[in-house]
Amino acid sequence: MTTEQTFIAVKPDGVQRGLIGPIISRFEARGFKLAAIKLVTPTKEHLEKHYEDLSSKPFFPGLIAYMGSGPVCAMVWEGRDVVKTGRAILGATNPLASAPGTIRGDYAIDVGRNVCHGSDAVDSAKKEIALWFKPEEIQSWKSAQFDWIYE
Ligand code: YYY
Ligand code: MG
Repeated sequence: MTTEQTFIAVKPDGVQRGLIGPIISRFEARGFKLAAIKLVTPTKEHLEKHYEDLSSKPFFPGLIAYMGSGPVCAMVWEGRDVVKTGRAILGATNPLASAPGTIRGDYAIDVGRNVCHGSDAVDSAKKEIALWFKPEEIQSWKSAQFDWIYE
């Protein structure tokens, strides 16, 4: 049984545009399992930690302002290879380079309004989950669908 987890967030534009449901649906329909979810407006300090690797980029101040401009739907999703597959479900960072069928390729145009976040590696997923969730906010449960999804 796999326990790989990734941090997925619907960004403020995705929340405002009513895309929480469609984004959750894609992960659910693929067979991944939701382990944690909450709506939160992150502080500047929190976002500076979340995006610390990008602090020298010219778009950093705008990114922090945008991400803190309203509620974000923060989630932990679980399943085999969910980090890499979650990134594929999201699509490329720049939505115009994202294939139709991906979330960004279907719902976004501008890189600075790309509606969702997903961890880019197993290590960063662990860090991001620990930053956004307390351990007791993460559920450990067996989905009734498990044996119909994994051989
Ligand atoms: O992981 P991902 O979100 O796909 O891209 P990152 O390179 O980690 O950048 C984080 C975030 O920054 C991106 O989702 C949008 C924003 N951004 C931007 O506004 N302009 C860029 N040229 C690159 C990234
Ligand atoms: Mg990233």
